[in-house]
Formats: sequence, structure tokens, C-alpha cells
Amino acid sequence: MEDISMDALILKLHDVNAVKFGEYKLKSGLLTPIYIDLRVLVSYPALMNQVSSLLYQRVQQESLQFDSVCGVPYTALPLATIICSRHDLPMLIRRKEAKDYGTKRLVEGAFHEGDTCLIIEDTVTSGSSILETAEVLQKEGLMVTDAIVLMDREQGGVEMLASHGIRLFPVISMFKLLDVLHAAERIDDQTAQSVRKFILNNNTFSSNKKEKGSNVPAAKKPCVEPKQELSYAARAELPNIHPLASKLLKIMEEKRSNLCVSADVTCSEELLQLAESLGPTICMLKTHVDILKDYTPAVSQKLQALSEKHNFLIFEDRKFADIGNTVKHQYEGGVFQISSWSHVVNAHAVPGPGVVKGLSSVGKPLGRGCLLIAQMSSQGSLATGEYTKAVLQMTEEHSDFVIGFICGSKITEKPEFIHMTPGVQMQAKGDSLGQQYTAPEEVIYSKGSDVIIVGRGVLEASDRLEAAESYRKAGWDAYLKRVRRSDQ
Ligand code: S5P
Repeated sequence: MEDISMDALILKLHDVNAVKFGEYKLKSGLLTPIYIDLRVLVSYPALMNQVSSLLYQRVQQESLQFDSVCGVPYTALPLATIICSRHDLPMLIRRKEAKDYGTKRLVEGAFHEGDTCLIIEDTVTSGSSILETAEVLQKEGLMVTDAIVLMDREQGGVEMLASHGIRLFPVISMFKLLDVLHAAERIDDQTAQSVRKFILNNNTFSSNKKEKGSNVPAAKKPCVEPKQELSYAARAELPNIHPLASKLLKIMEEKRSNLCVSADVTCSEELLQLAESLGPTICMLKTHVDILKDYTPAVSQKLQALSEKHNFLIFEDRKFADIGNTVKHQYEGGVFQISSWSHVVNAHAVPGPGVVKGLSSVGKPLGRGCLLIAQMSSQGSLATGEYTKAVLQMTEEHSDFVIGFICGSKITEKPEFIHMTPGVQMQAKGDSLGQQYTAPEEVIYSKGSDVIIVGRGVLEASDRLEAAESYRKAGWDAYLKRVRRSDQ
């Protein structure tokens, strides 16, 4: 079997024009800025063999069990043939039209009712081609539970097929493809960004659900829950996700950034300068507006404009911790009028659910969101154990306003909640006042958090932009490593 890296394969696919950038029409009629056309593969035998090897590796990684293999006609037919021939596997061929003479069979090959058939496909957008083939096979009495695809455009195919009980295992995902082509300078920043945006905004599964509303027949329960950890992009499309959490996840995916910079400065001009210069690098800017010595309402107005210009969210780290009625006033009134400009705020759960209810009465109508403090980075913190569990429960009970947590590590497997971790630095281990630091890779990869919050790691660097970029890269690489780990 050829030894080929995924990155090398992606570059080869680009070389032979199997991946094209421009304006193309998809089967659905939708115009797309990227077109994947793997039909050309048949002209490149070495590439055909490499693709087949990678498809089969995926089958092995997942330890899939099946009795036969069927390629979706036509592009995946030769790929399935190579795999079956090399590994001595029985193959089935699905006819596109039944012959009008002879047996009139729609599936050619020998099989028994109840056999399991693995589907092989070249590219998936919505998943409809795989579903069509699966339905033909199922009509013949075969079972279809798994499919392998070379290229997943990440536009809802995994979710749609899962709703029909079929697990889809992609070899290459669209975001990985873009990363590799971008890193190799095959496409420029603008193309990479606009394709990412297109993919995120054109999810066929979620838009279908929205269009059809309550008329959608109840989806069949997947036979097996997908094992893979969801990407930020996939989580953004979850049916039960808070719109603000969805927006944050989309920003993260689009900007390849899970970095929130904690702009703990005392002068408004410096705060605005930071927002302007670091804006393109971050997904979120965290403020402590009450440490500014010269705050005026113009500052928050300018901050809002910068958040729109550079597409980041604002998080005022106010840590509300009083009875509902008091926090309501603190959130909407006073000098700072936080609810009018900050997308996200946070709160301690100490007062009980009233604190969330008070904040929610102001923030929810404005589309704002809240993070509950489940754990703290400071030495001797009391937010541990049963307290952290109670915060999780409070979050679940108020998920129409609470979008996630401040925490040291992942505290729930529910993918709709965002985990944000402060106390992050590459160099220092702590400060003299009890702060304790963890490195970005450990926070994202080992501890499973989603966003790193970095203050002095960036603010005290001689070049703040360079430092922010290195934190962004460390956080993002750790995320990619984590998602890939779950792919294996
Ligand atoms: O547990 C926590 C919670 C928060 S929000 N520990 C923290 O350090 N924070 C905040 O994160 C803290 O208020 C500060 O604004 C930032 C950490 O800053 P750094 O300079 O230590 O990175």
C-alpha cells in the first residue's frame, strides 16, 4: 500500500484540477466558490491508488464490519473496485436504471437479505447521493449503517445521514483542505476566508430543517451515535444551540481563532488600540470596564464599531454575584450600561438561579448571552467539585441565556455549551497574587476547553500583535490536533 500523507494528497488533487476555485453550480443549483470534481481521478492511476488506500485506511481505523462494498455511481465505482480487488472484498454494483430486459435488478452481485453493505463515495455535500444509493440497497433487503467519503464539504451531510441511521466517515474535510491549500499558498487569504464563509453559511441540513419547519417527518434515530468530536463549525449548526454561541463558533472557524484576549488596561485609548490591532486575530475581546480611569459612553460605542469591523464578540468580565434584582440594575444601568454593548457577560452561581434570571430579564431580549463561573484559575478557589456540578445544572436549566462556562477544563460533553478558560500563558507558571497558568495546548488539547483567555501573556509582550498571533496559532493547532485525534 502506498504511503501518502493527507497534505500531499490534497496538493495533488489541486494539481490535477480536482479542486477548483471560481463560481460553479452544485447539483442542488446552489452557486459555490469551490468545486470538487473527482471524476478526473480515473486519468491518474497513481492518484486513484492513493485515494483508494486512504479510503480503506479509514475503514480500518473505524473497525467497520460489513459483508460487501458498494460505490455510489459513477465516480466512486472504480474506487470501490480497487478497494475490493486489493482486499478481497465482495462488491455490489448499484444500477442507476433497471435494465428493461433480463432480471431487471437494481443491485448486481450476490448477497443475502440482512447483509450489511458499506458505501463508498467520492464527495458529499448534503448526503443525498449516499442516501439514494442506501435506499436502493435497503429495498433489496440489505442493511446500510456506514459510509466512507473522500471529501466532505462539511455542509450538513454527516448530520443528514446520521438522521437516517448512517454514519459518515470523511477522509478529508473541507476546512482541512482549505488549510492545506492556504498554507501552501495555492489560495490567498481572501479566497480561503470567502470559501469558509460560504461553507458555514450554506449548511444544507440546518437550512432544510428551517425551511421545512414542523412539517419535517421525525428523523429516524441513528443506530449508532457518531463517535467523532464535533468541529466548531458543526457545533454552530446544532439545533439546540444558542444563537450567540453559534455566532461565536462560526467566528472561531472563520478566523481560525479560539483566542480571547483579556484587555486588562486602565486607559480607554489603549483599550481601543488593542481592539483595533488585535481584532483580526481574536474571536473575542474581554474587558474589565470598571478598571478604566477615563471611561465615557463613547468608548463602548467605538468598541462596538471595532467588534463589527473585525468580527469579534465583546465579553465584559463583570462577574455578577448578587440577588436578581440588583444584578438586573447593575447590568443595564449605572455608568457603564453593560447590556447595551457587551455581547457576553459572566456571573457567579453563588446567589442561586436568581442571578441568572435577573440578568436574563435584561440580556435575553437583546440577544445577549452569559457564562457561568464553574471553576477559577486562582489558587485555593472554592469553585470545585459539587459546586462546579451545581453550576453545570444551573446552566442546563437556563440554556436560553447561559451559553457556557468559565472553567479550567471541559465539564460537560454537551456540545452546545462553550468552555472558556482563563489563566493561560506559555511562559509563566503564575503571579504573586495567586493566579495559576496553564499552556494553550494543555487547555485546548488535554483539558478539552474551547477558548483560551489570555491577558498578560499578550499585554506584557514587547510585540503584542506577534504574541497574540502566537497564542492564536497555539490554540488553533491544539484544536486541530484534538479534532484529528477523535478522527482516528
Ligand atoms: O478564574 C478566572 C476567571 C477569570 S474571568 N481567572 C481569571 O484570571 N479570570 C480573568 O482572566 C481575570 O480577571 C483576568 O482578566 C484574566 C486573566 O488575565 P491574565 O493576565 O492572568 O492572563
